[in-house]
Amino acid sequence: MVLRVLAKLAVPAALAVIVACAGGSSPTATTGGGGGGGGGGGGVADQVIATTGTAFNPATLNTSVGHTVTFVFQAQAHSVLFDAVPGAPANIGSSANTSVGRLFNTAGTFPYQCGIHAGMNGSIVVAP
Ligand SMILES: [Cu+2]
Repeated sequence: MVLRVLAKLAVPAALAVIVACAGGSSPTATTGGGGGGGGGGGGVADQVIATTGTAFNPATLNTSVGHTVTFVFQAQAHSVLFDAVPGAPANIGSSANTSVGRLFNTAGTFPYQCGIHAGMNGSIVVAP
């Protein structure tokens, strides 16, 4: 008789503890999961500099689909002529003292050269 009474009392008490624990752990889980937001990889500039030394720097630029690569032209005029690869962006005519962006929406390797200086070339490698 006494044991039955204790058992009846114990069940609601146990449920109360479970509910309390569930409620208490929820904020902890939220806090732990909140740390994942740091993925902002967009901070790295996809930039190629057409130097005054008749070279593209870097000669090979790695990027990924959906990124715009900015070609930076300094005082010396250069052009950027892409090989006829499917998905290659439009060429950039002779340019100096400016920056021109090209969007890469296709994965692959896109070689290019300067139409003014023989042997001045580079490539954009676009990951999926
Ligand atoms: Cu050039």
